[in-house]
Amino acid sequence: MQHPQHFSANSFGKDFLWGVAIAAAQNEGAHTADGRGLSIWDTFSRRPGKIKGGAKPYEACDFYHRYKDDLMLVKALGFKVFRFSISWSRILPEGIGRVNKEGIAFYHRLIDECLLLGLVPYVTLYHWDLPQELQRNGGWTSHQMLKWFTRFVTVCCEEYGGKVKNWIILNEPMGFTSLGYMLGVHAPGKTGISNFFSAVHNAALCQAEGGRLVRALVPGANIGTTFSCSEVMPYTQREEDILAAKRADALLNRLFIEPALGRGYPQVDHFPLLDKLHLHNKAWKYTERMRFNFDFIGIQNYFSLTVRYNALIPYLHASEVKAATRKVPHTAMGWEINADSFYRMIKRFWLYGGVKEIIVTEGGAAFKDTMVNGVVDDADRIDYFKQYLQAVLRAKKEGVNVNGYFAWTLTDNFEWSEGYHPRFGLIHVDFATQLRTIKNSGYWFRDFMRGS
Ligand code: IFM
Repeated sequence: MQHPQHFSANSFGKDFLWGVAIAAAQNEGAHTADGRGLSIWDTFSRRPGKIKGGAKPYEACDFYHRYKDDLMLVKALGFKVFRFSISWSRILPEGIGRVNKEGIAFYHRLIDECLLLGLVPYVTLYHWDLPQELQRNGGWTSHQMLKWFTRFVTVCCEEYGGKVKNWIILNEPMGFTSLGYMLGVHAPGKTGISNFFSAVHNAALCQAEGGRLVRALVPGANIGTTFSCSEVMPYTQREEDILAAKRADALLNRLFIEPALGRGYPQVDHFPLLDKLHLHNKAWKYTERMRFNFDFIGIQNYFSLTVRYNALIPYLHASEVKAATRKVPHTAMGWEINADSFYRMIKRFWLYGGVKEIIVTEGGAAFKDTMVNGVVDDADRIDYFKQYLQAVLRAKKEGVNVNGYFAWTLTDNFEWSEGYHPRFGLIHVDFATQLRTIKNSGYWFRDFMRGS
């Protein structure tokens, strides 16, 4: 995609929300401090071979103790919005029941500090760190999930609803249900279709019921939820590859937005997995309950995907043809860089109808950053942001109500099963000392938002 020589935040209009996002399990650390209970990521990371390099999220970026300094950096870079998530087990160590006053106090301090600095908090309720105690009783596969989630959301709204107006119910439900409950590569490491089906259904219900609860408990709330999305392209124009792409698309892009919009789970011809999902969850009974009129939806696009038919892959019968194999630009995660595809995904979500506003609630990339004489000259990340922001602007100019971009992420952090190796931050972290160094992409963002 071409981008003009001079391109700044001014082009997006004065009301466009410029933000930066983090997540509790990836940033806070302090995993047993002040009465916090364990989350599924604390226990999962103890299992040999599950996290690269045997990394643990126990300390992460120590945001729990360094939040004031980190918020100063958010401010210094010029962001207006700060998106963070609440660690469920920090405020409810057993997931339900007893409230941990110190945990509650931490988020009051964090929110107050945001407000003091003039940063608008966007609070994610669930960003993948289920309390371990709830996982012992089945976690997202349990019929009790909605009851547990209701308790958590109620505590959050009652505590923070007077100060926080912007709420995000779930972060990428397709991510945590597929990676954590089908493929077993994320916490809690469960596998199998039946676990996946139950987790999907409970997540779809919690997404909508959570929205209704926030609406009831927080007057004037602005409520969203986020979806991962990836355009899926067939490797060839052979029918078997085209159908493989359609199946992958239904799972990756349609599984959660369509129930939220009141359409129920997607259906695709010749994809018996989805028929099974409908049956397993008695989906016809739940169309209304899975629907919620979100004020905004968050979309998060990290890669586009090329797939081909593969009879050996159960159910899906499709496998990825990697970006490196196809020799197309990609990040350090091996994820294809394709801003045109991002533009098409924004348009596609908008064209569903029923979506009132879109915010890009995460966008960013990992690259092999190197520090030379205290400088991280991450030109590839700057170029990435230029391309992806240009895609947002193009969609906006064509009438899509896309009103915000939250960079992922503030500091390098714990990248789930990839450990600390992939670096997504605008700010470099030396994990041995916790020293922060603003990367050139951080400075670039600052200048871009200043309009210079
Ligand atoms: O780090 C994650 C984040 O937690 C959810 N969205 C994708 C990011 C990059 O993998």
